[in-house]
Amino acid sequence: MINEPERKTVRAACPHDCPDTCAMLVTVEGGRAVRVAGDPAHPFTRGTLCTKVANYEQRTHSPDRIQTPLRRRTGAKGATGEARFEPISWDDALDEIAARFRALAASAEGAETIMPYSYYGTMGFVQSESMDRRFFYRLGATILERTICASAGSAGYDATIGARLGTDPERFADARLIVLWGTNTITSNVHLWPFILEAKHKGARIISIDPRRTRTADQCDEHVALLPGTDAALALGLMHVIFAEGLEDGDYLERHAVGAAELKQRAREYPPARVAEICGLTTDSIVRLAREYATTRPAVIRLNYGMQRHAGGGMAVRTVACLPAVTGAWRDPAGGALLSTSSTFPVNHNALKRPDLIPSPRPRTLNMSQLGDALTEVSDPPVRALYVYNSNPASVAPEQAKVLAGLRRDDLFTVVHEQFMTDTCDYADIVLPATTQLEHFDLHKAYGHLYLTINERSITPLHESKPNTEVFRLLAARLGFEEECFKDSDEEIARQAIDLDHPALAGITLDALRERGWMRLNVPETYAPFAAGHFPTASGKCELFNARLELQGLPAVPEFIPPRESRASAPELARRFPLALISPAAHAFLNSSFANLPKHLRQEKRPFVEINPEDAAARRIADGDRVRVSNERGSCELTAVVTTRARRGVVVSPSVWWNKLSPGNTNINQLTSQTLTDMGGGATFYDALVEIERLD
Ligand SMILES: Nc1nc2c(c(=O)[nH]1)N[C@H]1C(S)=C(S)[C@@H](COP(=O)(O)OP(=O)(O)OC[C@H]3O[C@@H](n4cnc5c(=O)[nH]c(N)nc54)[C@H](O)[C@@H]3O)O[C@H]1N2
Ligand SMILES: Nc1nc2c(c(=O)[nH]1)N[C@H]1C(S)=C(S)[C@@H](COP(=O)(O)OP(=O)(O)OC[C@H]3O[C@@H](n4cnc5c(=O)[nH]c(N)nc54)[C@H](O)[C@@H]3O)O[C@H]1N2
Ligand code: SF4
Ligand SMILES: [Mo]
Repeated sequence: MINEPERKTVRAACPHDCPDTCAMLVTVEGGRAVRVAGDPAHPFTRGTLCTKVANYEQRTHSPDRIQTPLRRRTGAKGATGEARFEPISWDDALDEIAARFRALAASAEGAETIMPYSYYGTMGFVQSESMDRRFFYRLGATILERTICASAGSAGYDATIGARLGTDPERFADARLIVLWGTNTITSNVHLWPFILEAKHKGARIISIDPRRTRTADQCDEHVALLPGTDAALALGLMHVIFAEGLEDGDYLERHAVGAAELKQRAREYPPARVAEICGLTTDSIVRLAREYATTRPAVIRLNYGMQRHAGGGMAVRTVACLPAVTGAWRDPAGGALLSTSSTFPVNHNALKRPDLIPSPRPRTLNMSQLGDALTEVSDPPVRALYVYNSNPASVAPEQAKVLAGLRRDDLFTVVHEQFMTDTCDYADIVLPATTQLEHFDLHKAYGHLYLTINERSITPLHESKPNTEVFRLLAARLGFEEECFKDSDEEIARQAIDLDHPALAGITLDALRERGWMRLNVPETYAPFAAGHFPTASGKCELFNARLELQGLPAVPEFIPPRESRASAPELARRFPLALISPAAHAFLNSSFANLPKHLRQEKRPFVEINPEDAAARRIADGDRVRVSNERGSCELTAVVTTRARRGVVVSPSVWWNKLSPGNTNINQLTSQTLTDMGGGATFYDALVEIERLD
């Protein structure tokens, strides 16, 4: 046994699905993690962690961790069933899973009956997209389309820009105008905030475009509270004014864009008066915003994923992404737009995930945003086994009633690999204990800055927990998969991920990363990705016109695609369910992670819904009343918070609460739908009409 020093500091990375990917320093004493802190030397982390992760050692050492593999002994599946679990050994658990998988793969219906289900409970390359992909590809299982978060916005941004490249967030400090469009920065991207404050101190104006008055909007110079799902109309309205008043950058458009004439034509259809009507804004505010945006340099737009959780979400992001080309804002390092920096990171996906292991004919694909349908309706063949890791679908997936009906099936064999006994675990046949970030190794890129970050293991795995990679190695061995890649260690996997001959990675190796903790990509300080054009599109230009979209039945030139459920687009439905529900990220939770820990529950208090005083009065609802929120898909119980933070006609319920820690054992995803977005097959969480009534 190696003698561990009594006290040491270990370099780690925050694993969560958050643009900031903070560099952490973990203090370990006598084999126990006693403190985590942000690395003060890291230029984006700057020594702080958010409130969610600041006590991560408590998550790791929580008495509520799953400690051993478990098998469901008796009782129906689900929180309200009588499911009782008993501890079993890892060997028994893995033997049972391997036997089930082997039998399904050998059956007439084949291995497509097995469905993996994962998202980014951890974002590390190693623990989120390596051995797992290799294993399920080699098995010939159903291929999962991972769409629950960002695929609409990604597709929309790529349709205009070509890839997820954008303004370096560290340059925001030099901007003169910062538009926070569909992002609650202080809640979900807090390390960008100091750069915004620095710009503000230097005289910049900050504008929030968000249906809700968020804590971020409180700190902005202006808050544009548009109706949910109307962003493309607003962007086209801004372009209408910009073109009409000759404020566009004709030179930039001519050199670096295609389709300026067509876009100008389209923008003519969106005069401010029409846009004001669609968005629920004043004409004046649209004209002012257009003039300010077009005449201030540098001007940068921070888009995040809020606006793309709607039926027209892809087109909304595509349309907003046209703006910096129209005004030439891309010319400045502190101008342009930032949705995600992820494409800046060159990654060897083929080595990491080994898609060459996918058998032919290629197994079918199922969309994770339609898990309810996958488990209850898909029949060619039906899903007979589900393996969940890095995700908690019983809480986070849309149209929850259908998801839970599927998970409740007695003939579905469900494995859940988890750190905590989540809602999803209640439906499992086998539960496996997972390590937390302090107990395994990983390597992280980021989607909100330009640094690669290492995560060294701080402590040995607690209880009987195992990392994802280890479980798939053991299952691969049991299933007789002989390819060498199933023997790769976690370090070897990390090395393979960045083993690429690419200028952005020059000088960056795993060894150098292990020595320093994190390294900035080889991208200049004054990085201005499109100052001289060179968009990574087919034409090499910013594609204001994109003919490939027509093949998908979408307009080649940006156009407003209305929400599926809104008063304007579904008046019949709106008569019964008149309120537009959005359920954005809660401040103290990270999706459903942390939503079981005492500190975080104290901070969020209780599941609630914000409702405007006029809408509340019309329903005789007072602040603090218990209410039922319902629509055709389901209902849940919440506490009403009567506030002007919600504009009239819009209600807001920060998410995601655990069902079993909520009144009535259900959460807000009872109300959300499995309808997909216009592009990217994404989830439409914020596109839902509801009615609210007081409970006595
Ligand atoms: N504290 C905290 N941080 C998180 C998370 C969390 O749960 N909690 N989740 C993480 C994850 S997985 C993600 S994807 C990101 C999400 O971070 P963001 O992409 O910023 O996401 P959301 O909270 O979904 O939405 C951001 C804002 O968009 C607004 N919004 C909703 N609909 C619309 C619309 O139609 N138009 C416009 N303009 N605005 C709209 C919401 O009111 C919200 O304030 O955050 C990450 N960080
Ligand atoms: N109504 C509504 N629903 C939403 C959203 C919303 O805004 N509103 N947001 C959506 C978005 S943006 C997203 S990204 C999804 C996110 O949904 P999920 O991907 O399900 O994210 P979490 O809820 O954080 O659950 C992640 C789980 O992974 C586990 N985990 C963490 N690390 C590991 C590990 O190393 N191994 C294993 N095996 N498990 C691990 C954690 O304990 C946690 O329970 O939710 C979506 N659902
Ligand atoms: S959740 Fe985001 S802000 Fe919080 S510590 Fe992790 S990376 Fe940093
Ligand atoms: Mo997400």
